[in-house]
Amino acid sequence: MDVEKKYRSGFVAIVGRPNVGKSTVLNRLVGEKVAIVTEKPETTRDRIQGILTTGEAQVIFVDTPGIHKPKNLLGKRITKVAKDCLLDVDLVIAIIDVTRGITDEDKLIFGLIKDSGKPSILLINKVDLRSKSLALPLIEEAAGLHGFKEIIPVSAVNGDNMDVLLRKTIEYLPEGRKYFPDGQFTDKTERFLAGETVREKALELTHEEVPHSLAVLIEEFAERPKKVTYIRATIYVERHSQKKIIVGHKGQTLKKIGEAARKDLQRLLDRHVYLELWVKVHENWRKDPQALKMLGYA
Ligand SMILES: Nc1nc2c(ncn2[C@@H]2O[C@H](COP(=O)(O)OP(=O)(O)OP(=O)(O)O)[C@@H](O)[C@H]2O)c(=O)[nH]1
Ligand SMILES: [Mg+2]
Repeated sequence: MDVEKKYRSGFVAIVGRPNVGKSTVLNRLVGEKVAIVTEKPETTRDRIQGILTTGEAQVIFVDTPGIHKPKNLLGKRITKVAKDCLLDVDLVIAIIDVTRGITDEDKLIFGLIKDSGKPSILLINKVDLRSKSLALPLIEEAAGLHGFKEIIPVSAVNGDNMDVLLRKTIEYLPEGRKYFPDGQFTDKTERFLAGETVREKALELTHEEVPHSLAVLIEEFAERPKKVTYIRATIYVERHSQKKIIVGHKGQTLKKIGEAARKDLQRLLDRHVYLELWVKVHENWRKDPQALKMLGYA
C-alpha cells in the first residue's frame, strides 16, 4: 500500500566565508541565475531568495553575503544580514572550500550555526579542483567540530553531488504548503537583478580595491513600446581615480560593461534592453549611513 507523502516546504540559509561558492550553489540548485557570481570575494551584499518548486517540496534557498571581519560600515551591515538570516530558517547549508581547508573563519561560522540551534548540512565545495580523497580528512575534521547532519563533498560548478544535496535538504524540511506560486524563482525584482547584473560586469572588469568600492543604483526601469525595457543605471565609486578606471580609455571599459550587462539582461527579461550607464563618485560611500541607505544597503 502506498503511504501518501506529505508536501514539504521551508527556508534554507546558505552561509560561509566570502568566495566559497554560496551563490554558485544557489544558482545550480534553483536552475536559474538568481545571484551574481564573480571570482572576487564579497560579491553578494544582500539576502537573496532562490525558489525551487518540485512535486514533493518547495525549497526557498537564501543566499547570504560572505561572513567576514568587517572593515567598514558596509561590511558590518552585510555580515549582519548573513548572521540574522540564520535565525529565521528551517535548515542551514554551510559551505567550505576544499582548496582552503577549514579556516579559523569557518570555525567561527560553525559556532554561529551552533548558537542558532538549527540543523545544518556542510558542503565541501570545489572538489573538481582537487582529488576527491582530499575531502575525506576534511569530513572527519568537520564532524569533530560541529554536529552537522550531513557532510557532502560537492562541485557547484560541474554539479557533482548536487542531487544528493537536494534530496537531503528536502528530508530536513517540515511538512508545509507552498509559500510562492509555481514558476516564481526569486523574491527579488527585475530592477534588483538589473542592478546586480551591471555590478557583476563591472566587478569582472576591475581589480584590487575597485570592485569593493562599486555600487549600482537603478535610476529608471521603464517598459517602452515594442517590447523594449529602458534602464538607466549609475555606477557609484569612491574616488575619481576609480571613476577613470571604470570609464576606461575613450570610454572603452564602460562600453564593455554595458554590452555584457545588456546581453545578460535581454536574456533574463526576454525583451530588448536599452541600457544607459553613468558613473558617479561618492567619496567613502561604504562608511556613510546615508549613502548606504540610498544604495539599498541599510
Ligand atoms: N572550480 C570551482 N569553482 C567554483 C565552484 N563553486 C564556485 N566556484 C567559483 O568560486 C568563485 C566564487 O563563487 P561565488 O558563488 O561568487 O562565491 P560566494 O560564496 O557566493 O562569494 P561571496 O558572495 O563573495 O561571499 C567564482 O569564481 C566561482 O566560479 C566549484 O564547485 N568549483
Ligand atoms: Mg555570493
